[in-house]
Amino acid sequence: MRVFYSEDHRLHFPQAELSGGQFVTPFERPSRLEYILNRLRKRQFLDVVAPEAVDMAPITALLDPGYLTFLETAWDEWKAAGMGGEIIAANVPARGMHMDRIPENIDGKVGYYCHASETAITQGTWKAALSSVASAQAAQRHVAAGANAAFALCRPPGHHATADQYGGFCFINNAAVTAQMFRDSGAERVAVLDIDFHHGNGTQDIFYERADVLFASLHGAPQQTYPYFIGYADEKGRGEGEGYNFNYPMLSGTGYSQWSAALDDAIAKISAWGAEVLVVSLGVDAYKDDPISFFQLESDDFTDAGRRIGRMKLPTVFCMEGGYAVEMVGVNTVNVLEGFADA
Ligand code: SP5
Ligand code: ZN
Repeated sequence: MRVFYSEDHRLHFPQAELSGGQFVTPFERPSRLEYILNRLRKRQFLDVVAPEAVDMAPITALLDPGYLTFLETAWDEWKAAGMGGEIIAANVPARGMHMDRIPENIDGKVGYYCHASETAITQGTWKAALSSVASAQAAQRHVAAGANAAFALCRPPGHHATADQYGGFCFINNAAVTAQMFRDSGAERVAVLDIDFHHGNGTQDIFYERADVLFASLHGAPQQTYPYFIGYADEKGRGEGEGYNFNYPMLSGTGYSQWSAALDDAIAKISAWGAEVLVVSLGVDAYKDDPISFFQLESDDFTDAGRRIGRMKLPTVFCMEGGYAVEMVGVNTVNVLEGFADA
C-alpha cells in the first residue's frame, strides 16, 4: 500500500494547547508521525512518497472561500494587530448572538471561524494544513487510477473541520475533500467511515444534506466528551441527506466487543447501500491508553478492525486523524493497515 506523506506537517507545532485551564504541550504533535513512519518502515511499508502540489480547486469548491482566506491570512493579521502569542479563540458567537455577521477585527474573526479553543494557529499552520490535504489528494488520485488502497499520512488531522470552522486540532477536512474528489472523478456512491475516537463533526456537517456521500462515525458519546454538542445517534441527515448519516456514540469504558459490533453495523450499512469507494478517517485514539480518550481497545483489536474493513473489498483511502498515546500510535495505525491488507 502506497503511503503519501509530506514533511511540511512540521510547520504546524503550536507551543501550547489550552487543557484543563493550563497551557500544555499539544497532544497533537509532530512526533506522532515519526512513530508512524518508523513503524511503517519496520513492517515493510516502504513505498512512501511525497505528494504533488496541493490542488486548490476541489478545496475551494467544497469549503467556504472566506474561511480559506481567513486561514491563509490570519497569522499576518494577528501579528499586525500587535498580538503577542499564538492565535487562540477567546470570543465565539454564543446563544442569543449573531451567528452570521463576520467581525472585521482579527480577534473577532478568529472566534467566528473557530469551534474549540484548544487549537492554536501558528505562522506555519496554513502551509502545514495544505500539505496535509495534498497527501489526501494524492492518495485519492492513486486509488482513482486503480490502486486498491492508499494511506494518506495526514497531519494536521481534518475530521473536526467543517466548511467554515477549525477546531479539534483540524483546519481542512482531508477526508471530506477526498470523498468529494471521488465524486468528481465519477464514483456515484462514496462512504466515509470514521473510526477516530472523536465524532467526525466536520465531515458529518459537510455532507449532512447529501445522499451521495454516506457518513458513519464511531465515537465517545457527546454527553461525555469533545465535541460535546454533536454526535448523537438521532442525527441521521437532513433533507436529501436523511438516512445517510450514522452515528455510534459509546460511553466511557467501551471495549472491543461493543465497539466492533458498532463497526460491523456501520460496515453493513455501507455495503447494503452499495458504496463504490471508501474513505476511512483513521484515528487510533480509541486505544486503551490514549491520554484524552476513554475506550479500551487493545493493539490487536486494531488489526481485527482493519480486517473487517478490508472484507468490504472496496477501493479505500485511509486519512490519518487522531491518536495521542504517541509510543503506540505507530503500532496501532499500521495494525489497521495490515489487517486491511490481510483481508
Ligand atoms: C483529531 C482529534 O482526535 N481531535 C481531538 C480533539 C480533542 N479536543 C479536546 C481535547 C481535550 C483535552 N483535555 C485533556 C484532559 C486530559 N486529562
Ligand atoms: Zn480523535
